Amino acid sequence: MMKYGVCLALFLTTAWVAQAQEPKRPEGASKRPRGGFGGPIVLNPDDKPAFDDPPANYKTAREDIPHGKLEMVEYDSKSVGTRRKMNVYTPPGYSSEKKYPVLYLLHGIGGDETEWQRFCAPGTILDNLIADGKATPMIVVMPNGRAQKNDRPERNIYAAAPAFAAFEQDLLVSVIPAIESRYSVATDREHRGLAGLSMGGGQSLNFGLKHLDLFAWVGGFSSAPNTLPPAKLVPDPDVARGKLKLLWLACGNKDGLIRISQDLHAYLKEHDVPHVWHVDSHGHDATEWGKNFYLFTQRIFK
Ligand code: FER
Repeated sequence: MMKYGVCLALFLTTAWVAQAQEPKRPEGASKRPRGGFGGPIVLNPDDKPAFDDPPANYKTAREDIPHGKLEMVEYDSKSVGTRRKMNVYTPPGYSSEKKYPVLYLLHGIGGDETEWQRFCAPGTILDNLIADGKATPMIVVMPNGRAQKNDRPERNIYAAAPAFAAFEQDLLVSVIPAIESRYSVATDREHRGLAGLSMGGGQSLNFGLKHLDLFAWVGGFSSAPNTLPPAKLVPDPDVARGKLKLLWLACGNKDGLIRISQDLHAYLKEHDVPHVWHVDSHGHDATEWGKNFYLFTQRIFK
C-alpha cells in the first residue's frame, strides 16, 4: 500500500512539473510542434557561429575605464494601471547635450527588470565595449515584460505568458514615452532597438517586426514559443528588407527551443531578408545571452 502511495505522489509531482514546463501556448503563438526544453535538436549545416566568441574577460569590470550608471526608474503604466519599474543604463559621460540611441532589452519567463543585470552585467559589457571604441554609447532600458498588476515571477511562471503579450501596449504607450521624456534620446527608428532573451526574444521579434516604423534594430536570443510563426512575423519580406538595419537571430545548439529560431531563419533565407544567424555551442543559459549582447551591441546604431 505504502508503495502505491509513494508511486502516486511521484506521479503527481512529475505531472505537475510536466505541466509547469509545458504550458498552454499563448494565444496567437506558433502551432508548430516543438521540443520545449530538452526537446529534439536537429542541426542544419548552416547552424554555425556567425562571429568569433568574445574574449574571456568581456564582462569583467575594469578599474581603469569610465563607467556608466544603472538606475531603477519608475513610471505609470497606462495599460496595466500600476506604477512599474525599469532598470536603465546610461553610458559613461552621459550628457543632456547629446542625443542617445536606446536599446530596449527584455527578460525571460522567470525574470523581471533586474534579470539582465543579474545574469549578464550588460552595463559592464557596454562600459568595456565603449572604452575600446567598439560600441556606440547608448542607453539600455530593461523593463519588466510581464504586464500585469502583480508582475513578480511567482508560482507557475508560465501562467503569466499572456502578460508578456500584453507588454506590447505598455512598451509603446508608457515605457518608450517615459524614457523619451526623461532622458536625452534620439527618437527616430534608426536610434531605437529591441532585443531580448527567450520570452523577451519572442517579444522583441513579435513587437519589433510588427512595428518597423519604430524599431530598426531587432534581436531575438534563444527565442521562446511565444514567437509568432514566421509568415505572421514577416508577412511582407520586401518591407522588412527595406526597413531593418539589423535583424539578429541567435540560439545555442544545445537549446531545446532552437527549432523556433531555425524556422524563422529558414523563412528569412527563403525570402531574402538579410539577418544574422548565430548558432553557438551553448544551451538556454546566461552565457548565451551575455555573449550575444556583446556581439549584438557592437553592431547596432552604426
Ligand atoms: C515554453 C518553454 C519556454 C514557453 C516559454 C518558455 C510560453 C520560456 C522560457 C524562457 O523565457 O526562458 O513552453 O511557453
